[in-house]
Amino acid sequence: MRVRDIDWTTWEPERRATLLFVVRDGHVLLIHKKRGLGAGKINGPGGHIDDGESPLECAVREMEEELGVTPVCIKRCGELRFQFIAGLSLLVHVFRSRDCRGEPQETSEATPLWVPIDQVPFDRMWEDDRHWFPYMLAGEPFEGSFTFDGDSLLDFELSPVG
Ligand code: 6U4
Repeated sequence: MRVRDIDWTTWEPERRATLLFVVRDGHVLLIHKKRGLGAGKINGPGGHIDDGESPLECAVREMEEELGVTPVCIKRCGELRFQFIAGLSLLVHVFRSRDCRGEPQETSEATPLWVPIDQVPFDRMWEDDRHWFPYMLAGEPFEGSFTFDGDSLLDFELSPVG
C-alpha cells in the first residue's frame, strides 16, 4: 500500500494518540515501552487520547502516568498519520518540551532513558522515527503520512510545515 493510494482528505483515524519528547542539555527522554501498541520498542512517552481530552492534555497525562514527571514549556511540533494494512488508522500528535519537573521513574508502563541526541537508537524504534526525528530535534514543524504492514514501514511522505 502506497501513501498516494489513500485519499487523505477523507481519511478518518480510528484512534488518536500523542508522543512527547523532552529535549534538554543535548539529551532526549525516551522510554522502553512495556505495554500497548509498540510494546518492547523504544519511543517517547505517549498514548491514546481519552474522550473529551485535548492532545496537549493527553501528552502531559501520559508522561505523568508513564514516568511520574510533568513536562514544561511544551510545543506542538508534528502530526503523523499511520495506516496499517490490517485496518488500524492512527493519528499521532507529536510534542516537544524543554524540561520536566521531577526525576523520571520506572513504572509498570515504561522504563525511562536519557539518550544523547546523536545516539538515538533508531534500530529499536518504530521504522518511521528515523525520518521525522531530525525535524523534532531541530524544533521544525512537520507532518507525515505512513503505511505499515505490522511493524514494517511500506511507504511514507514527510514534509516540513509552514
Ligand atoms: P495507552 O493505554 O493509551 O497508554 P497505548 O498502547 O500507548 O495505550 P495507543 O494504542 O493509542 O496507546 O498507541 C499509540 C501510541 O503508540 C502513541 O504513543 C504513539 C505510538 N505509536 C504507534 N505507532 C507508532 C509509530 N509508527 N511510530 C511512533 N509511535 C507510534 O513513533
